[in-house]
Amino acid sequence: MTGKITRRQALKRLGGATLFGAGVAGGAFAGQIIGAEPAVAGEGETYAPGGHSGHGVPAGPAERRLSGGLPAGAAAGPYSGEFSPPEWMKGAELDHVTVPPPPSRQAVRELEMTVVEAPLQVSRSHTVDAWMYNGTAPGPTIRATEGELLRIRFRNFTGHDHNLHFHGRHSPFYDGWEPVPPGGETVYEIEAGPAGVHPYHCHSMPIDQHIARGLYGVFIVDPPGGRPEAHEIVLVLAGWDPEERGYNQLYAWNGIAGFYDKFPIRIPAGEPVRAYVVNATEYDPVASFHLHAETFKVYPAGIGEVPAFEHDVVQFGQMDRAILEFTLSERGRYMFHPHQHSIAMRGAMGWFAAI
Ligand SMILES: [Cu+2]
Repeated sequence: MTGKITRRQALKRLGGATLFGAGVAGGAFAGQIIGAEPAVAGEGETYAPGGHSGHGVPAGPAERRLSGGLPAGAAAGPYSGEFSPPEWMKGAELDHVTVPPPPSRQAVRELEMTVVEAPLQVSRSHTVDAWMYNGTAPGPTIRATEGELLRIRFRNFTGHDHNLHFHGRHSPFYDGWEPVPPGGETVYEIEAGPAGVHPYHCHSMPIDQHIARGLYGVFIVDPPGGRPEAHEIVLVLAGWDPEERGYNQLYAWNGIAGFYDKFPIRIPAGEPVRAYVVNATEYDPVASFHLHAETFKVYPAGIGEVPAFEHDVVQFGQMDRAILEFTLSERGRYMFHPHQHSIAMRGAMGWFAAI
Protein backbone atom coordinates (compact mmCIF):
# COMPACT_ATOMS: atom_id res chain seq x y z
CA MET A 1 0.00 0.00 0.00
CA THR A 2 1.55 3.23 -1.11
CA GLY A 3 0.25 6.75 -1.46
CA LYS A 4 -2.87 8.25 -0.03
CA ILE A 5 -6.07 6.28 0.01
CA THR A 6 -9.30 7.60 -1.40
CA ARG A 7 -12.36 8.22 0.67
CA ARG A 8 -14.07 5.28 -1.04
CA GLN A 9 -11.14 3.00 -0.14
CA ALA A 10 -11.14 4.31 3.38
CA LEU A 11 -14.82 3.66 3.83
CA LYS A 12 -14.42 0.18 2.32
CA ARG A 13 -11.70 -0.60 4.85
CA LEU A 14 -13.90 0.74 7.57
CA GLY A 15 -16.57 -1.69 6.54
CA GLY A 16 -18.85 0.93 5.02
CA ALA A 17 -20.22 4.26 6.02
CA THR A 18 -22.68 2.74 8.44
CA LEU A 19 -19.87 2.03 10.85
CA PHE A 20 -19.55 5.65 11.79
CA GLY A 21 -22.98 6.66 10.57
CA ALA A 22 -23.48 10.04 9.03
CA GLY A 23 -20.45 11.36 10.85
CA VAL A 24 -18.13 9.57 8.49
CA ALA A 25 -20.00 10.05 5.28
CA GLY A 26 -20.34 13.74 5.69
CA GLY A 27 -18.06 14.82 8.48
CA ALA A 28 -14.48 15.71 9.14
CA PHE A 29 -13.58 12.21 10.26
CA ALA A 30 -13.66 10.83 6.73
CA GLY A 31 -11.44 13.64 5.58
CA GLN A 32 -8.98 12.79 8.30
CA ILE A 33 -8.86 9.21 7.12
CA ILE A 34 -8.08 10.26 3.58
CA GLY A 35 -5.14 12.24 4.80
CA ALA A 36 -3.79 9.57 7.11
CA GLU A 37 -0.32 8.18 6.75
CA PRO A 38 -0.60 5.09 4.52
CA ALA A 39 1.37 2.88 6.87
CA VAL A 40 -1.25 3.48 9.53
CA ALA A 41 -4.43 3.67 7.52
CA GLY A 42 -3.42 0.95 5.09
CA GLU A 43 -1.65 -1.67 7.14
CA GLY A 44 -3.82 -0.87 10.11
CA GLU A 45 -2.13 -2.99 12.72
CA THR A 46 -3.00 -0.62 15.48
CA TYR A 47 -3.79 -2.34 18.71
CA ALA A 48 -7.40 -2.60 19.79
CA PRO A 49 -8.37 -3.89 23.19
CA GLY A 50 -10.89 -6.65 23.18
CA GLY A 51 -14.20 -6.73 24.83
CA HIS A 52 -14.99 -9.22 27.49
CA SER A 53 -14.19 -11.16 30.60
CA GLY A 54 -12.22 -8.38 32.13
CA HIS A 55 -9.27 -8.34 29.76
CA GLY A 56 -8.46 -7.28 26.24
CA VAL A 57 -7.50 -9.37 23.24
CA PRO A 58 -5.84 -8.25 20.02
CA ALA A 59 -8.27 -7.49 17.23
CA GLY A 60 -8.68 -9.79 14.25
CA PRO A 61 -7.37 -8.72 10.83
CA ALA A 62 -10.70 -7.30 9.65
CA GLU A 63 -11.13 -5.26 12.77
CA ARG A 64 -7.56 -4.02 12.63
CA ARG A 65 -8.32 -2.30 9.36
CA LEU A 66 -10.56 0.02 11.30
CA SER A 67 -7.53 1.70 12.71
CA GLY A 68 -7.25 4.47 10.14
CA GLY A 69 -8.46 7.86 11.10
CA LEU A 70 -5.36 9.69 12.18
CA PRO A 71 -5.63 13.38 11.49
CA ALA A 72 -3.52 14.37 8.53
CA GLY A 73 0.09 14.69 9.53
CA ALA A 74 -0.36 13.37 13.06
CA ALA A 75 1.93 10.43 12.54
CA ALA A 76 4.81 12.71 11.57
CA GLY A 77 4.02 15.38 14.15
CA PRO A 78 3.07 17.98 15.19
CA TYR A 79 3.10 16.17 18.52
CA SER A 80 5.79 13.55 18.12
CA GLY A 81 8.46 14.71 15.70
CA GLU A 82 11.77 13.13 16.66
CA PHE A 83 9.95 11.48 19.57
CA SER A 84 8.14 9.07 17.26
CA PRO A 85 8.39 5.29 17.42
CA PRO A 86 11.05 3.52 15.36
CA GLU A 87 10.07 3.39 11.67
CA TRP A 88 10.06 -0.40 11.62
CA MET A 89 7.65 -0.69 14.51
CA LYS A 90 4.12 -1.97 13.81
CA GLY A 91 0.91 -1.24 15.64
CA ALA A 92 0.85 -4.51 17.57
CA GLU A 93 4.36 -4.00 18.97
CA LEU A 94 3.20 -3.00 22.46
CA ASP A 95 0.21 -5.30 22.83
CA HIS A 96 2.13 -7.27 25.45
CA VAL A 97 2.05 -4.18 27.66
CA THR A 98 -1.14 -2.42 26.55
CA VAL A 99 -3.28 -5.50 27.13
CA PRO A 100 -3.17 -6.83 30.69
CA PRO A 101 -3.05 -10.59 31.19
CA PRO A 102 -6.29 -12.32 32.14
CA PRO A 103 -7.20 -12.67 35.82
CA SER A 104 -5.53 -15.53 37.67
CA ARG A 105 -7.04 -17.40 40.56
CA GLN A 106 -4.56 -20.00 41.72
CA ALA A 107 -3.53 -20.73 45.27
CA VAL A 108 0.15 -20.68 44.37
CA ARG A 109 1.73 -19.59 41.10
CA GLU A 110 5.33 -19.99 39.99
CA LEU A 111 6.86 -17.18 37.94
CA GLU A 112 10.27 -16.54 36.41
CA MET A 113 11.83 -13.08 36.40
CA THR A 114 15.25 -12.42 34.96
CA VAL A 115 17.20 -9.22 34.52
CA VAL A 116 19.03 -8.68 31.27
CA GLU A 117 20.92 -5.78 29.73
CA ALA A 118 20.50 -4.89 26.05
CA PRO A 119 20.28 -1.89 23.73
CA LEU A 120 16.66 -0.84 23.28
CA GLN A 121 15.48 1.50 20.54
CA VAL A 122 12.86 3.67 22.25
CA SER A 123 12.19 6.18 19.46
CA ARG A 124 13.02 6.89 15.85
CA SER A 125 16.31 8.41 16.93
CA HIS A 126 17.07 7.24 20.47
CA THR A 127 18.56 3.98 21.71
CA VAL A 128 19.23 3.33 25.39
CA ASP A 129 21.37 0.78 27.19
CA ALA A 130 18.35 -0.73 28.88
CA TRP A 131 18.14 -2.98 31.91
CA MET A 132 14.99 -5.06 31.68
CA TYR A 133 12.89 -7.65 33.46
CA ASN A 134 12.39 -10.58 31.08
CA GLY A 135 13.71 -8.49 28.20
CA THR A 136 11.07 -5.76 28.07
CA ALA A 137 10.60 -2.28 29.55
CA PRO A 138 8.12 -2.04 31.17
CA GLY A 139 8.59 -5.59 32.39
CA PRO A 140 5.78 -8.13 32.13
CA THR A 141 2.50 -7.17 33.78
CA ILE A 142 1.88 -9.54 36.66
CA ARG A 143 -1.74 -10.14 37.59
CA ALA A 144 -3.06 -12.04 40.57
CA THR A 145 -6.10 -12.23 42.78
CA GLU A 146 -5.88 -10.95 46.33
CA GLY A 147 -4.45 -13.72 48.50
CA GLU A 148 -2.80 -15.58 45.64
CA LEU A 149 0.78 -16.56 46.47
CA LEU A 150 3.38 -15.74 43.82
CA ARG A 151 6.59 -17.73 44.05
CA ILE A 152 9.02 -15.84 41.86
CA ARG A 153 12.35 -17.27 40.82
CA PHE A 154 14.57 -14.25 40.22
CA ARG A 155 17.82 -14.50 38.29
CA ASN A 156 20.33 -11.76 37.55
CA PHE A 157 22.00 -12.30 34.17
CA THR A 158 23.86 -8.99 34.21
CA GLY A 159 27.10 -7.55 35.47
CA HIS A 160 25.41 -5.38 38.13
CA ASP A 161 23.47 -5.98 41.34
CA HIS A 162 19.70 -6.03 40.86
CA ASN A 163 16.59 -7.19 42.70
CA LEU A 164 12.79 -7.14 42.56
CA HIS A 165 10.80 -5.01 44.97
CA PHE A 166 6.99 -4.99 45.00
CA HIS A 167 4.71 -2.28 46.28
CA GLY A 168 1.60 -3.30 48.19
CA ARG A 169 1.40 -5.50 51.24
CA HIS A 170 3.58 -8.58 51.77
CA SER A 171 6.08 -10.17 54.14
CA PRO A 172 9.04 -7.83 54.79
CA PHE A 173 11.23 -10.90 54.42
CA TYR A 174 10.50 -10.83 50.69
CA ASP A 175 10.50 -7.07 50.22
CA GLY A 176 13.22 -7.29 47.61
CA TRP A 177 15.58 -4.52 48.65
CA GLU A 178 18.57 -6.78 49.19
CA PRO A 179 20.91 -6.82 46.19
CA VAL A 180 21.21 -10.00 44.13
CA PRO A 181 24.76 -10.06 42.73
CA PRO A 182 25.71 -10.67 39.08
CA GLY A 183 24.90 -14.26 38.17
CA GLY A 184 22.94 -14.67 41.40
CA GLU A 185 19.40 -15.80 42.00
CA THR A 186 16.80 -15.84 44.73
CA VAL A 187 13.14 -16.68 45.31
CA TYR A 188 10.53 -14.14 46.40
CA GLU A 189 7.18 -15.21 47.81
CA ILE A 190 4.64 -12.42 47.47
CA GLU A 191 1.08 -12.81 48.68
CA ALA A 192 -0.92 -10.54 46.39
CA GLY A 193 -2.62 -7.62 48.07
CA PRO A 194 -4.29 -5.32 48.56
CA ALA A 195 -6.53 -5.32 45.48
CA GLY A 196 -5.32 -2.45 43.34
CA VAL A 197 -2.63 -1.52 40.86
CA HIS A 198 0.91 -1.53 42.20
CA PRO A 199 4.32 -1.17 40.64
CA TYR A 200 7.29 -3.45 40.99
CA HIS A 201 10.81 -2.22 40.37
CA CYS A 202 14.48 -2.73 41.02
CA HIS A 203 15.72 -1.38 44.35
CA SER A 204 19.47 -1.62 43.85
CA MET A 205 21.72 1.41 44.20
CA PRO A 206 21.72 3.85 42.55
CA ILE A 207 17.98 3.22 42.51
CA ASP A 208 17.04 6.12 40.25
CA GLN A 209 19.33 4.87 37.51
CA HIS A 210 18.16 1.27 37.82
CA ILE A 211 14.54 2.37 37.36
CA ALA A 212 15.34 4.94 34.68
CA ARG A 213 17.04 2.22 32.63
CA GLY A 214 13.84 0.20 32.49
CA LEU A 215 13.52 -1.96 35.61
CA TYR A 216 9.85 -1.48 36.46
CA GLY A 217 6.50 -3.05 35.72
CA VAL A 218 2.88 -3.32 36.78
CA PHE A 219 1.33 -5.61 39.38
CA ILE A 220 -2.47 -5.83 39.10
CA VAL A 221 -4.25 -7.36 42.08
CA ASP A 222 -7.90 -8.24 41.52
CA PRO A 223 -10.40 -8.42 44.37
CA PRO A 224 -11.61 -11.96 45.15
CA GLY A 225 -14.85 -11.35 43.28
CA GLY A 226 -13.10 -9.86 40.25
CA ARG A 227 -13.93 -6.50 38.69
CA PRO A 228 -16.87 -5.54 36.47
CA GLU A 229 -16.43 -6.20 32.76
CA ALA A 230 -14.56 -3.52 30.85
CA HIS A 231 -12.02 -3.03 28.11
CA GLU A 232 -8.79 -3.03 30.06
CA ILE A 233 -5.54 -1.31 29.23
CA VAL A 234 -2.23 -0.70 30.98
CA LEU A 235 -0.41 2.62 30.62
CA VAL A 236 2.98 3.08 32.25
CA LEU A 237 4.61 6.47 31.94
CA ALA A 238 8.39 6.63 32.14
CA GLY A 239 11.31 8.69 30.95
CA TRP A 240 14.47 7.75 29.11
CA ASP A 241 17.92 9.20 29.63
CA PRO A 242 19.91 7.84 26.65
CA GLU A 243 23.06 9.84 27.37
CA GLU A 244 22.95 9.13 31.12
CA ARG A 245 22.93 12.77 32.15
CA GLY A 246 20.65 12.27 35.14
CA TYR A 247 17.55 13.74 33.51
CA ASN A 248 15.02 12.53 31.00
CA GLN A 249 15.57 13.41 27.38
CA LEU A 250 12.37 11.75 26.22
CA TYR A 251 9.30 10.02 27.63
CA ALA A 252 7.00 7.20 26.71
CA TRP A 253 3.79 5.44 27.58
CA ASN A 254 4.68 1.74 27.74
CA GLY A 255 8.30 2.21 26.70
CA ILE A 256 8.22 3.58 23.16
CA ALA A 257 8.09 7.33 22.53
CA GLY A 258 5.10 8.56 20.57
CA PHE A 259 3.73 5.08 20.09
CA TYR A 260 0.07 5.84 20.76
CA ASP A 261 0.30 9.05 18.78
CA LYS A 262 1.10 6.99 15.71
CA PHE A 263 -1.01 3.99 16.73
CA PRO A 264 -4.09 5.11 18.68
CA ILE A 265 -5.60 2.69 21.17
CA ARG A 266 -8.92 1.68 19.67
CA ILE A 267 -11.88 1.28 21.97
CA PRO A 268 -15.52 0.63 21.07
CA ALA A 269 -17.57 3.75 21.72
CA GLY A 270 -20.06 3.52 24.54
CA GLU A 271 -18.39 0.62 26.35
CA PRO A 272 -16.66 0.82 29.73
CA VAL A 273 -12.88 1.17 29.87
CA ARG A 274 -10.60 0.47 32.80
CA ALA A 275 -7.08 1.90 32.60
CA TYR A 276 -4.34 0.83 35.00
CA VAL A 277 -2.07 3.89 34.95
CA VAL A 278 1.34 3.90 36.65
CA ASN A 279 3.91 6.69 36.79
CA ALA A 280 7.35 5.06 36.74
CA THR A 281 9.11 8.28 35.75
CA GLU A 282 12.42 8.97 37.49
CA TYR A 283 14.08 12.40 37.77
CA ASP A 284 10.77 14.35 37.32
CA PRO A 285 8.98 14.64 40.68
CA VAL A 286 5.47 14.76 39.25
CA ALA A 287 3.61 13.74 36.12
CA SER A 288 -0.04 13.28 35.26
CA PHE A 289 -2.63 11.72 32.99
CA HIS A 290 -5.01 14.04 31.19
CA LEU A 291 -7.85 12.90 28.94
CA HIS A 292 -9.45 15.16 26.37
CA ALA A 293 -13.20 15.41 25.78
CA GLU A 294 -14.23 13.05 28.57
CA THR A 295 -13.89 12.62 32.33
CA PHE A 296 -12.88 9.53 34.30
CA LYS A 297 -13.45 8.10 37.74
CA VAL A 298 -10.30 7.81 39.86
CA TYR A 299 -9.40 4.98 42.25
CA PRO A 300 -6.09 6.10 43.82
CA ALA A 301 -3.64 3.17 43.82
CA GLY A 302 -6.57 1.22 42.43
CA ILE A 303 -7.67 0.55 45.99
CA GLY A 304 -11.30 0.65 47.01
CA GLU A 305 -14.61 -0.18 45.41
CA VAL A 306 -15.84 3.41 45.27
CA PRO A 307 -14.04 6.01 43.16
CA ALA A 308 -12.47 8.83 45.15
CA PHE A 309 -13.37 11.51 42.62
CA GLU A 310 -14.06 12.27 38.99
CA HIS A 311 -11.73 14.41 36.90
CA ASP A 312 -10.06 14.82 33.53
CA VAL A 313 -6.53 15.14 34.92
CA VAL A 314 -4.94 13.20 37.74
CA GLN A 315 -1.51 13.97 39.19
CA PHE A 316 1.03 11.30 40.04
CA GLY A 317 4.13 11.56 42.19
CA GLN A 318 6.86 9.05 41.50
CA MET A 319 5.50 5.46 41.44
CA ASP A 320 2.03 6.80 42.14
CA ARG A 321 -0.75 5.12 40.19
CA ALA A 322 -4.50 4.77 39.81
CA ILE A 323 -7.24 2.83 38.17
CA LEU A 324 -9.25 5.09 35.90
CA GLU A 325 -12.70 4.16 34.59
CA PHE A 326 -14.44 5.94 31.74
CA THR A 327 -16.62 5.52 28.68
CA LEU A 328 -15.97 7.23 25.36
CA SER A 329 -19.56 7.75 24.40
CA GLU A 330 -19.07 9.34 20.99
CA ARG A 331 -17.01 7.96 18.13
CA GLY A 332 -13.92 9.97 17.43
CA ARG A 333 -10.42 10.69 18.68
CA TYR A 334 -9.64 11.48 22.30
CA MET A 335 -6.16 12.74 23.09
CA PHE A 336 -4.33 11.78 26.28
CA HIS A 337 -1.06 13.08 27.69
CA PRO A 338 0.62 14.27 30.87
CA HIS A 339 -0.36 17.87 31.56
CA GLN A 340 3.30 18.62 32.18
CA HIS A 341 3.76 19.58 28.55
CA SER A 342 7.53 19.42 28.62
CA ILE A 343 6.93 15.70 29.24
CA ALA A 344 4.02 15.36 26.84
CA MET A 345 5.83 16.97 23.92
CA ARG A 346 8.82 14.64 24.28
CA GLY A 347 7.08 11.40 23.43
CA ALA A 348 4.08 11.12 25.75
CA MET A 349 1.24 12.22 23.48
CA GLY A 350 -1.33 9.55 22.72
CA TRP A 351 -4.81 8.94 21.39
CA PHE A 352 -7.80 6.76 22.04
CA ALA A 353 -9.84 6.13 18.92
CA ALA A 354 -13.45 5.41 19.87
CA ILE A 355 -14.79 3.26 17.06
CU1 LIG B 1 18.67 -2.93 39.21
